[in-house]
Amino acid sequence: MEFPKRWLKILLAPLMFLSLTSCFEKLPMSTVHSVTEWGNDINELYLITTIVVTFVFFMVSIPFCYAMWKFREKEGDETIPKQVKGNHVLEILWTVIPVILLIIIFIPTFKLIMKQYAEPPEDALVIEAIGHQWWWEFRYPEYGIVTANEMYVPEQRPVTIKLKSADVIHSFWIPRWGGKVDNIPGEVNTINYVTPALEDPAKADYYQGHCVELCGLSHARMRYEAVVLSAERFETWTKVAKSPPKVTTALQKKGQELFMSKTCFTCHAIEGTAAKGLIGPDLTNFGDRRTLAAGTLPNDAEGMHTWLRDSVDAKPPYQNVKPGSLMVFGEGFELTEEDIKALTAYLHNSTAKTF
Ligand code: HEC
Ligand SMILES: [Cu+2]
Repeated sequence: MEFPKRWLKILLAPLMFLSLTSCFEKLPMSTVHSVTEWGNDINELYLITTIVVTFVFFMVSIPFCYAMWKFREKEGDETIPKQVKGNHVLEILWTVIPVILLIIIFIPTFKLIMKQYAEPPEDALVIEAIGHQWWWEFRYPEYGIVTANEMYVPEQRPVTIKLKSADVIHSFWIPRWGGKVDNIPGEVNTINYVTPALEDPAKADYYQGHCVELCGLSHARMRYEAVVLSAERFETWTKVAKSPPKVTTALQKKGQELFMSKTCFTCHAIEGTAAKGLIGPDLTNFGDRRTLAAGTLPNDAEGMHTWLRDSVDAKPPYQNVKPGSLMVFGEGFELTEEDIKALTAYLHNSTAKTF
């Protein structure tokens, strides 16, 4: 049977297209367009390895194809080719050449590993990144700030990220920053970067991150963003990030009361209030975030409505928005449309939003 080549081409085309576009276009999760030294170093190593393996590929496949053609069976030819057994020159060659090639790969690899695990400079900003099923917590011990799903950093500054886990193994990866290190329960792994420069100091640059260790039902919805700010704006952020959402309208006031009466406070913390829950994300700066539930929904009124409705009405672990989500309520728990509006008005009025 003839192999259906046309189908193979059709199947492979999207893959080739994707890999090509990721080479030429700055896709948000493309590893080839790195913006940090760590990322650039890895791509350089990748290039060296690619050159070596391409060389090996041709060294093996060209003589192989030539031999297949040269010694093919010919009509009426009964001669048996000369049998060769043991050839010192060949044996030495095919031992020495691979050893040299492996050394060529090993030296830069080893140098890079040593460089990445060198002690960070004294003034490095320390951030703890804690993986939870299925969201990210970011702590700034120096400033006493706790936030979630968005990691704020100043531009061009050494940062040391301490990776921890609250439950199972997760993995920290911002493709354009390079590196990918696991968050292992009971251990602390570190990853050191010098953060990228900003394109426009008056704005923030967002880099996509994703958990890359299959960690349960909603692993695919465990995203986060690294938000790069100018040094000055980052300083301002550290000053306002600990203030609770502002309560000015009657609706916001009602939202604040509901937050304390509708069990939200048992799982969520809000700085400067009696809410000290540790099970869900800290909501002090929730109004700042671009997305809700770790990149699952846009963080607007509609997103909040979808999230709260589904969390209250669906039977866990069969939620529609985020299956398995640990935001669950007891039997008979109710939130009216008015309650949702009030909670949204309160939580969205984050103080840090206005800096
Ligand atoms: C049983 C614990 C629990 C209770 C009670 C709870 N939450 Fe949650 N909440 C969570 C968890 C866990 C998450 C993270 C879900 C995820 O992303 O996987 C979450 C996520 C959220 C988010 C998204 C946060 C972000 O950073 O994207 C909001 C907003 C939220 N909850 C609001 C509320 C409100 C309002 C209430 C009260 C009506 C409430 N929660 C009650 C556990 C809880
Ligand atoms: Cu995870």
